[in-house]
Amino acid sequence: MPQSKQESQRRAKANEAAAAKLKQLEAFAEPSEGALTTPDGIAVTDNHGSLRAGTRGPLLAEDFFLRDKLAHFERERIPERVVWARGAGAHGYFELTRPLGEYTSAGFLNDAGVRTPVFVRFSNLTGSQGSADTVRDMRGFAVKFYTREGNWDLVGANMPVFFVQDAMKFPDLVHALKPEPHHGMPQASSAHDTFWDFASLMPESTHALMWLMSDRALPRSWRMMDGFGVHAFRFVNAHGVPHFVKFHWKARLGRHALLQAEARRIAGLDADFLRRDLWDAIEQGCFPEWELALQLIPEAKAASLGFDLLDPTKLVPEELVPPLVVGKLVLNRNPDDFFAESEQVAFHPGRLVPGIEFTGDPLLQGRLMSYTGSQMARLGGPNYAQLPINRPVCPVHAFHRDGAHRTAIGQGAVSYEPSSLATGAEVRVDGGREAPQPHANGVEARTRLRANEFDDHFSQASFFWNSVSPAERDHIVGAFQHELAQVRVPAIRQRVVDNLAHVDSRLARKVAEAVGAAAPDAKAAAGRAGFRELRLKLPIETSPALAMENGNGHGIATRRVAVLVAPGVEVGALRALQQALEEARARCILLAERIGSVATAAGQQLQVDESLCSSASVLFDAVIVPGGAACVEALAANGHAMHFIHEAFKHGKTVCVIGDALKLLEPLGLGDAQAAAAVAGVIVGRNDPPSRVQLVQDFLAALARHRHWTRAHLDRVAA
Ligand code: HDE
Repeated sequence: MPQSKQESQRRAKANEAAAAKLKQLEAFAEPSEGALTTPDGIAVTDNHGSLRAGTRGPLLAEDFFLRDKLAHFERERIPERVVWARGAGAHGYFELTRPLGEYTSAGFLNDAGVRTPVFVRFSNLTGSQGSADTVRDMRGFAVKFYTREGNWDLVGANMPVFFVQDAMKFPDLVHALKPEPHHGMPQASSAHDTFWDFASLMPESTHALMWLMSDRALPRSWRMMDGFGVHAFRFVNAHGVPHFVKFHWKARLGRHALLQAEARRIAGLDADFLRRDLWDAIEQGCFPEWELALQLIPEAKAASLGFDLLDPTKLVPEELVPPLVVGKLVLNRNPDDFFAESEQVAFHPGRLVPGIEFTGDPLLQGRLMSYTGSQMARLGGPNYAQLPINRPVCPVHAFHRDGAHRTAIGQGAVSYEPSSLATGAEVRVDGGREAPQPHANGVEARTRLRANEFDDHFSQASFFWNSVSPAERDHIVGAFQHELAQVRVPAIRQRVVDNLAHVDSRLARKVAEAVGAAAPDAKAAAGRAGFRELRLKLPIETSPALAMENGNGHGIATRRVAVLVAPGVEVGALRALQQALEEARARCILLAERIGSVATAAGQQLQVDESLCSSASVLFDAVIVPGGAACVEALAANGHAMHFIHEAFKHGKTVCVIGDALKLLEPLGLGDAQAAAAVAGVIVGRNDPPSRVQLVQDFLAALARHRHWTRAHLDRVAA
């Protein structure tokens, strides 16, 4: 279901609200002329002298104005474009003169007379930012259309063909063209060994070389050169009928070139010749103009052209497919800020509005993969589309979040879909279940759909549920109950239990009861967008391998065992346990009321590692409480100790009580030795030497099981 009208209205309102909030701040803003300030608006009292200790002393660290000024200055440069680095741009508009409804559904190509704002950047392919304008080179002709349906970038050139056919060869071409890596020469010129070495080995470059060696490579003015989209694109009208399209910009002033000798001299006399020419013409009100002319080719006709339309080293002769003039491009405003506009403008051939599509041209396809990363690296992060020059004029409802240099201020909690929180209604943006669309090259089917079997969402969830142990199932129920109890919106809790009804009805019911949801309704879930009623059948019902309980591993190395002691502790059996644990590489940690030592019943000093009040049973895997009347009495009177033992018991851990320490289990209803020993993971020992071997064996075996989930009524244990 496509995004609902109600949802877009809501988003538009949210955007207005955000804008209004900003305006509230703007209401306090004052004009930015006047006294010099820091970027934070604090008045600068002296912009000439730094703060120092005495007139001849060192600078002071508290001169934050100087520090900020230098810190910003040091970071003024950003990486130049990998290619097309030298260039400049201007603002203007595109006006449609011939509506194109029969070819494309693109809104701005349907309404004659409508003016679409544009920003155009002209550039040189080869040279660095500081090179000369007039060198022999291909020129970039990149146009950003700020349409009401989003930004469309037509990132073309002043020649209709390119040097390579496949994106894979583009980095090689550029490496060959750029200054040679060992000595960094020559700048901004194709006249050197590596370029001609590469070109001579790449016969596909021959056509582009003809253009590069022609007068087209030496334009008299950017205003006097034609532009080309180079690749075949594809128009699709409202009925889905496709046409291949090639874009042409035809300069109103005609096509004029410099002589090679002139170009060379001008490069020395005025390296900015072409950008100055554009700037001056616009300042003088002589706004440069181009006609947009289209070569429209029905898909059926493409095959009869005599060459492959998707090959970017081929042009379509105008005599074969006459270009149709459909509008004009006018540049009428110079940028205010070269860096913020010409330098930060970010083009991307994949930014296409509905009704314009790309094709399988292998060079174009590669371009689609390249530009995003390039802009992120150049402009410092993922939010470059929020820079003023790149911002669309239509509403933006993207769910992209955060990232360096974010300037948009979002609204509310929802930055994902599907969602129901923002509107109260369920919103899901997907294309439904349409049949796959033919690809632009007319051969392959392209689709966002997954294979049918992917529509089964529940069979393996049930399989998992059926495979785990009862204790694990209880924990799953508890986890759902706990998580959903934190969810404040009843409809969300209900949706989850309705979904769970497809997994297991008992699970769903138990969760529903605990979170105040109505009886789970599997049908309600199945009726929801995004749900598919498909249940695959596995040849087996359960998989014991999935149960955690069946994966206890080997040994008890590194397990942490707490030993709770107090003065008067009897250590006979404890010593045997400690020795066995040490041999198995488990750790024994002694806890008492205080850190230090306690006296044993035999009068020896026993080292204490941690105090009971600063520790807790959750930090250990098992607990041992050795006997000794005085020791047990002291522990019974210690709230921390009792909580420790009972909590370990409640959490299913191995609890070992020796001699009279059994008394400490009385509050659990386990004061009787036999009853206590019958409980899984409760080890009842004695201090007499003959019983120690068994005690040690039982304890190690219980510890190896890690947890004991079959204890009854654990929920009644107060811990
Ligand atoms: Fe580009 N191109 N390109 N390109 N291109 C870039 O993006 C790339 C190609 C063109 O004024 C980069 O921001 C690959 C053909 C222009 O800002 C980068 C391939 C044509 C501009 C990039 C191509 C172009 C770019 C460099 C082969 C003629 C400058 C910096 C698959 C139609 C736009 C940047 C402006 C910019 C990659 C092929 C034109 C590196 C990988 C063919 C006019 O992303």
